[in-house]
Amino acid sequence: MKRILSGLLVSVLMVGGVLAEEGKTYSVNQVTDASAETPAHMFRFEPDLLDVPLGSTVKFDNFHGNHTVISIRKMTPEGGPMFKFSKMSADRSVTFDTPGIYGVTCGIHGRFGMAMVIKVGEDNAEDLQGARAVVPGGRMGAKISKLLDQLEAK
Ligand SMILES: [Cu+2]
Repeated sequence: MKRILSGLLVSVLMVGGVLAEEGKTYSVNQVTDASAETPAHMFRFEPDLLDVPLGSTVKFDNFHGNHTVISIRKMTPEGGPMFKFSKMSADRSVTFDTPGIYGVTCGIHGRFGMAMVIKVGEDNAEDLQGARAVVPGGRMGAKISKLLDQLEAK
């Protein structure tokens, strides 16, 4: 009985180890680059494309220049987190426990093309197709389409 219990304990610890591995935190910087040649380059997320395992946390840095982080509602997988961060937010990180493709923009500079894409979990052609069907208009959408092209080409 004791042996069985210690075996169970080892299994639980191993599962914990795997979760810790998947629960990595990724940082995204928000850049204001006055010397950039295009508006979309002047205001941007860096990186602007993340491909992360399920359970990852993404933390948004640098709210100088009034950047805000807003999840795009129609580019949020069903059951996935919606979020909005500004420099007033105490916590600027979000953990993704729902797989799929997320669109994120800046409430101030989205119209200049400040947007990013976060893919969570395994590759899924249906997710990609679904995301393409709901890309917003304008420079924001142009940027997101480009990022989805990059994701597809990976
Ligand atoms: Cu911004």
